[in-house]
Amino acid sequence: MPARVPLQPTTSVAVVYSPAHLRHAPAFETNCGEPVAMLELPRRAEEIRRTLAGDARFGFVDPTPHGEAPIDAVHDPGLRRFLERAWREVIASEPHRRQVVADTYLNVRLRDGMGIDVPEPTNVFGALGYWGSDTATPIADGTYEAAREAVDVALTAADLVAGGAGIAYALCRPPGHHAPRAAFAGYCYFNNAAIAAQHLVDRGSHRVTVLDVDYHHGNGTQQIFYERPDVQYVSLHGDPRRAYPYFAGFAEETGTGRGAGATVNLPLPAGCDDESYHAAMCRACDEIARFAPDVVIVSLGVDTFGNDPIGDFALTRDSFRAQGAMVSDLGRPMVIVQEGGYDIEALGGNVHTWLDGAAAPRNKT
Ligand code: SP5
Ligand code: ZN
Repeated sequence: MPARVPLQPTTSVAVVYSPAHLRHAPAFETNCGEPVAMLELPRRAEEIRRTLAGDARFGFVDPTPHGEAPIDAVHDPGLRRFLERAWREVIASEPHRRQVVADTYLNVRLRDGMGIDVPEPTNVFGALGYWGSDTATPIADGTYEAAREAVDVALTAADLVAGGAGIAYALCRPPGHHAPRAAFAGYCYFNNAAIAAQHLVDRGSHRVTVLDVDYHHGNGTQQIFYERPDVQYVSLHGDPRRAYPYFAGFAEETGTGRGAGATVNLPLPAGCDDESYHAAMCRACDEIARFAPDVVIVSLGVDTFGNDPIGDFALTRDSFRAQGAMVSDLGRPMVIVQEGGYDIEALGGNVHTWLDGAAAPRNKT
């Protein structure tokens, strides 16, 4: 076993961060019909920022604006246009509103045998159910601006790695991995990691892996690259038979067409501990090594932590160091993109530990 030594003073990790995320702050989400305090809070990113800022080995970088083209390369431009105008139209109609979610969604079975190619409703409240997919993902003042900036945070980290950095961390908020080509979902509006992956392909990477270690399956990332032979998607997550997003992430889903075999799902049972998770990570890393990507993008969620209020895994903080080290041992440049993690008190330390494991020099004996 390679021994781990602490991160050396000479090793630095760029952290891309923007305060624009603070503008996205809905007060509550609806959990199975009951309003509950929003778990995906501004304080999440601030706790991560504060913890990393306390360690001189992390250097902060502002995002650079990349415009709309990288988003439109991955998402239906209609989704971006909807998110851009939605809040303005809501308050024009109901000025006292603080946030909004749909009350009617396009369930595909409502249209069995008729196709789902229906027109986008002209009414914003109807359109929310056309582009949205769940009641945990409200839109409020600043949501679009924060989501746009999170994309630039991820793209800037990708640029650093394309320019030769071995590792860069994108402190994205809101997260992204639940957003497929044409929907927002699961606290996510634009798929930061998928947009970064496509950007790296467009900048010359031949093969890119997205490794998703968030507790939840990244249904959005899977959907975006499901037919792609050049972007591998590998995910460890709570089995969708019991866990959000419920309708994707099954082991039998392995990609289609030219992308057949380039999607790898490792659904895991409730209570999954460090040892079981490590075994699944070994499988994931074997699959990645076989794919031989030019770069690995990690969708980093620490909602696998034992005390997380949403996840049902039992991972310890030490397992996050091991995860980072295993990915680092693949020997590929890494772009780490922040996704979930909702135990606010532990969040900064969990992310810091993961990055420390990833950035520590290998001391192979
Ligand atoms: C990025 C990310 O981690 N998104 C997670 C979105 C999870 N949204 C739904 C959470 C609902 C959890 N509990 C449902 C229990 C119902 N009684
Ligand atoms: Zn999650």
